[in-house]
Amino acid sequence: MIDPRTDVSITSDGNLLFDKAVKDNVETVWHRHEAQQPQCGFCDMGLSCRICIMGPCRVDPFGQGPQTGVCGADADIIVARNLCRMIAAGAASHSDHGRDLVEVLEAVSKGEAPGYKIRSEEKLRRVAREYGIQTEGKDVLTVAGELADAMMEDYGMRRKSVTLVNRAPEKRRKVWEKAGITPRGIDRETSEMMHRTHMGVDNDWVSLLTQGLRNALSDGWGGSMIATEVSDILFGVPAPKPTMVNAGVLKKGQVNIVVHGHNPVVSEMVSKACISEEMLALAKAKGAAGINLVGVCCTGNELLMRRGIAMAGNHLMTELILSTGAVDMMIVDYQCIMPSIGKAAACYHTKMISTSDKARFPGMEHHEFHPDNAEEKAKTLVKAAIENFGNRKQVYIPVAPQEAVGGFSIETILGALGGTPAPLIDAIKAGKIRGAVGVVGCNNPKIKHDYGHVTLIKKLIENDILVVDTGCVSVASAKAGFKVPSAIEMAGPGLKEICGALGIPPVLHLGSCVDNVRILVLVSALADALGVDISDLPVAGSAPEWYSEKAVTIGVYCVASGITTHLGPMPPVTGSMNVVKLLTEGLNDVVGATFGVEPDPEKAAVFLIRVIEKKRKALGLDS
Ligand code: XCC
Ligand code: SF4
Repeated sequence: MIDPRTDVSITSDGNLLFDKAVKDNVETVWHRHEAQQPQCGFCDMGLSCRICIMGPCRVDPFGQGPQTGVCGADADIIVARNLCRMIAAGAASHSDHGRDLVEVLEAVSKGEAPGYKIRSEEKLRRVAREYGIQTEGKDVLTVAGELADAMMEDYGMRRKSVTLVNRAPEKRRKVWEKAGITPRGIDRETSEMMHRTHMGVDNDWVSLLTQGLRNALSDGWGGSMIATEVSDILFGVPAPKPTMVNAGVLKKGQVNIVVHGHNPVVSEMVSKACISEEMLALAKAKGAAGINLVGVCCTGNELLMRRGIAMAGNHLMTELILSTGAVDMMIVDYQCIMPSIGKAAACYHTKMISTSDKARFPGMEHHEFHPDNAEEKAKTLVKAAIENFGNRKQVYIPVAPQEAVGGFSIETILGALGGTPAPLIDAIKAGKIRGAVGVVGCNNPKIKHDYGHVTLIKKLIENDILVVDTGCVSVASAKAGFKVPSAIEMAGPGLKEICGALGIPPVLHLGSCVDNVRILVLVSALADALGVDISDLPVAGSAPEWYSEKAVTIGVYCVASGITTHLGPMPPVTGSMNVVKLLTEGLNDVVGATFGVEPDPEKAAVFLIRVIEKKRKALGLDS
């Protein structure tokens, strides 16, 4: 295979490993993306519909061909329905991930999950109280059982609203009530979204999108928030820790195990097995100096946040790190795992393992993890990885790792500030920090790998804007060196002063994609401290290289929560100017925030800075 491209990424490990993959005849996401060109223009604009089999249908954007599908749905209806189904899929993914954690919590409470335990009793009791559970005098497992029960109710249809919406500022809850978008139940909103988008149900694009907002909120303040909170309860509340990033975290002389996916339930047990004396002795007996566990994507973020475990790469690096030939085993759970990677691994000695009853992949061995067998399974897999160490052929690790700090939970951020957001607010009031942007989301082969993330973040911190990041962005920014305390040298003078005084980098790693809810909790704390709504704060969101349905849902719950959000790639909505206008302008009157789309990260920075300066002015901060 000859490939003339040498610059798919802005990172050197990305480019060097791409070349290696090409040399080894490994097909990558970039090759498949190219093979798909030109991609369908109707789909790109959201104008194709295959919801029923009177279709599939397409609406002609130029007005000459058909203007409705067979059922009579016009462009507005088709575009809105398609977008709403993306929201439902994203909400379902995060919320189902949350459900898996609630099930582990329940199993722990019953003593049916050996190896798992309650690591943060303080947080368990605090969250339980938010659910109205009487915790005094009750032992920890009883509280855990009651909390798991109460959370299960959040998934259903018995509640007026999901419980954790109470964390939002009162003003925000009023906005939701007025718009009729307070999420009632986590599964209920997703299910209703699917119902409404069936042929012949909701055929008003405004009311469809309104339900889309409610569905996204059921993720942000429901399923995702439960996922994060229960993960903290079971695995510990993250605190800042030094770590390493990029493909250089793989080690030549050690057994390398990579975990990939999203849910920490499996990877936490693997991480435990990797440090057991028994396994270390076995590794040594097989000629390895140790066992090196590293992560990619959000499972990696979860481990990094709580254990300081190194990150080999983000979404577009997942195939490439296999081409190092240094990965003895990759263990996956679910979401964002390209079905191609089994094939890529087949070019090397890498053993590929799937672990979730709901996620299977070609070219992988399936070893199903459940709360009752996870501890044992993890040991079996680590053993198999050690056995595989001797099968390595050539190893190519082209770069040295980059240092970074990760693990900023809101608890530790507020703790570092003395227990209140006041010092942060003072810095914002004084204009030293102009505001904050959450930069989140994925990679997408439509954009040079990591270019959007790094370019945007650089501009933001130069302009005294504090950046918090999650998901695949967080690996990009760590690789770029933004996550060491000395990165303040790249920040504007005000941000440099504040971060310097606190000893923190100008870009804070808040975790995985479900951990975007930490941003919701932080902005709620800031809004409450100032007595304003979230939409009044000088904050914004951005997803410069997003690709997934989950990212759509995150974007929508951020906007519905009052955070104006930038998207790099255009979502498939341009087939309906009505939908575009609602998303980019109309929503302002409903939720006080909108979407902005700008593929160029330099221009996106200007957009975000303007949003922040406008909010500052409205708050009277610079008068
Ligand atoms: Fe997936 Fe979470 Fe996107 Fe990365 S950022 S590509 S969703 S791994 Ni969530
Ligand atoms: Fe066509 Fe309507 Fe069926 Fe969609 S729902 S495929 S537009 S007939």
